[in-house]
Amino acid sequence: MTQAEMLMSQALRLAEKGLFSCAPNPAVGCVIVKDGQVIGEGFTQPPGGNHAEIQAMADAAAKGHDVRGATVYVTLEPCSHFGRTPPCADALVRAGVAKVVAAMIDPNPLVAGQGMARLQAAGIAVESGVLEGPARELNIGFFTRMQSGKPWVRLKVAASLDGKTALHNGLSQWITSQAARDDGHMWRARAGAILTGIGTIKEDNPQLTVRAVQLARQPLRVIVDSKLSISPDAKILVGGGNLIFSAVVDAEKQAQLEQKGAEVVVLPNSSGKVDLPQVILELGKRQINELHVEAGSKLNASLIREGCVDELLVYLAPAILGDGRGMFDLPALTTLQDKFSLKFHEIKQVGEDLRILARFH
Ligand code: AOF
Ligand code: ZN
Repeated sequence: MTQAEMLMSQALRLAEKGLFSCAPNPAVGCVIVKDGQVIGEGFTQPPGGNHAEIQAMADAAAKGHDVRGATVYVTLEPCSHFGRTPPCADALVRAGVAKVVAAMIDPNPLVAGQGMARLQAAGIAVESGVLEGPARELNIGFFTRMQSGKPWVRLKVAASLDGKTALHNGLSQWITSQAARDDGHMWRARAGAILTGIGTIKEDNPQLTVRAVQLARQPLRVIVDSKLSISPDAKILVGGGNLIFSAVVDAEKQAQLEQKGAEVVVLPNSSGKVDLPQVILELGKRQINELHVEAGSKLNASLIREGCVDELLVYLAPAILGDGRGMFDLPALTTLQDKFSLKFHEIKQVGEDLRILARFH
């Protein structure tokens, strides 16, 4: 690793600290270096709060350092626009830093290279592309949304080594270990929204909240319920903050659910079911960067068939269950050419289980 890469990976580790709290903003980290010494560190604060660069400059000042002439390592191009906060590029110019090294350009059309251009125009040396790969991974949802208007959709399943998610009678607690289940909460926590189906609500009555990670606010809990048949007493509705997609208009039921703090959106497709690609687009419009799916085999299958899933997050336990429920309720194929092909992105052991990230593209 070069020295620039070492400092950028320190900035990436800082960025991770904001991952559970800064959505819909990307999680950015920043390290300020002068005379070979790190004099300031920062990461993105919750929306409306300071960006990473401002935090790092404040950190340096609080420790009595002058950032004039320093080099700034930041995991995303400094912003050039007035959003909820003023432009970081201008603040860096005013502070008189000598150089800014960014991991990547901000794909936000409001920035898109203008931050670097502004720094350069003020005589600051600029460089970008240091550890771009890991920087892109960290905010894969934000970058996907900026480019396509849609969130990055990650579908989680926990199964036995023979791919079963439950016994025929529905028993599934627990197939994977506590460590894997806690790890699953970490992925829920970084998502802006968690999506499930009415089948899972009726069968498991889950809360779908994040409990293994301390959070200032819970992800939006989204339910696909074509017939709007959810019980107002379902646990997922406790505390409000739910979004329910249905394919039918039922004013009375809708009013009942709204009293519980839920919002109902009617989005039917031509077969009278919820239009899933439209759901994904709607969530993108609502600034969801990462959508975490925890649903049953039917909704899982529909999402895959309709091209709505970017990545599978599969936990595999070292156990064999035999005949039972599968991960995806897809029809039998007659030719292997029709298979869904994925690429393994990452494989890791978590506790006693395997964690596989596999991508569709
Ligand atoms: C930075 N540093 O740490 C982050 C940036 O509404 P605002 O003012 O918070 O701006 C949000 C946008 O700023 C966001 O969409 C993205 O383009 C950029 N994020 N920029 O200079 C940071 N998080
Ligand atoms: Zn900024």
